[in-house]
Amino acid sequence: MTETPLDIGVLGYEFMGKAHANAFARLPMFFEDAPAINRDVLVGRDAAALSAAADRLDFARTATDWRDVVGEVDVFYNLGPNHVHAAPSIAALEAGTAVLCEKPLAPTLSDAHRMAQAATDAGVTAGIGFNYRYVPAIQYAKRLLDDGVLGDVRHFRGRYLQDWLADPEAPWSWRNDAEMAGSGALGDLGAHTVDLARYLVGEITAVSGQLRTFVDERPTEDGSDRRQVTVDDAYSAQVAFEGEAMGTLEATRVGTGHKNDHTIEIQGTDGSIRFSLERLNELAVLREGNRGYETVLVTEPEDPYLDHWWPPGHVIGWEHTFVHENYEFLSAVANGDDYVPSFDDGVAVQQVLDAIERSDDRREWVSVSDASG
Ligand code: SOE
Repeated sequence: MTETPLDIGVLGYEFMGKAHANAFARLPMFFEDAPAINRDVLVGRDAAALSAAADRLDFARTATDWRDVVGEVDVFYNLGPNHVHAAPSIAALEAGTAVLCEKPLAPTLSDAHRMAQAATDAGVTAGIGFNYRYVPAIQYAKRLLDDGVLGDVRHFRGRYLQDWLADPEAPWSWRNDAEMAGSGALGDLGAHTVDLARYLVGEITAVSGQLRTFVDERPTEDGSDRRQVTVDDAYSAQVAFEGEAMGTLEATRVGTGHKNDHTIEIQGTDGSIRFSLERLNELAVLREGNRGYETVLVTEPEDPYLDHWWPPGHVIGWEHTFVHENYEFLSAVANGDDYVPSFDDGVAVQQVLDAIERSDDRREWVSVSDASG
């Protein structure tokens, strides 16, 4: 690992800014071999709010223009809204700076392609923030699949349900705008599910999808006006994987009673697994010859990352996925290695999202490889 700390620049200090800054603080405490880092500069537009956030999240300095800093740091974290993913990330890569960008990679497939091309041209480490790969129970599931315990996969079911937009008076935000977000539940939540489908099962080749917007306009934050909602509140899709497997995907932001409910089910010829983010330390496993599922508590020292935390049974939470993600990403940067999930993975996910939108427009099955971008 490097002796000199990696200088980190972070664009964004809201939800994702906090999640990653928390991971930066935890790394030296719990992952002794993690590369040393220096929380150098926090980037945002509102100088006063930025300075308060920099104090809270322990950054040495602030900048109100990303152009001033992307070439100065060793690693640039792009945690801003989707419409600011492309330009700063590409500028950072062109300056030879490693980049971690939050998901989805960009609002459009063509922007995602430009970002992936910039990463290839730069030859530096670039990654996308699919943090759910770093749930130990998901990695345990991946090992079972790789070891053939489930046999040949036949079914994948992934659903991601939230309810924060169920109230028609819930305020409008950039997440409701097609220009800024790209899509709604599809890109924000579906991106995670598609990533896990690819990670656990394989490539999706064809889709039949539908999108729905239930609430067409919402009040602005201060209540003085109303703005149009131009993205989906919910999507669902049937998908075909390379090979035999078939799947169903869905996500909603108006799923009353569900806060952050991401569930994955896989059935193979010899066994099945079931995962719920609401019980993220557990994996339900049906093994060949057993009558029912066993619930495996994935907190043993031999389980992924668990030897860094607490004794068995002392469960971990959502925030730990970001610590694991940053451990892997920063180690790749320090070693000059490629990182997975990469920008190419971001593009592959975006192609599936794009295909679901095309299928909804045309009201027919479409091939993922006919991508529009
Ligand atoms: C949306 O509510 C959101 O914050 C997503 O943007 C995150 O990616 C997801 O992990 C939790 O929900």
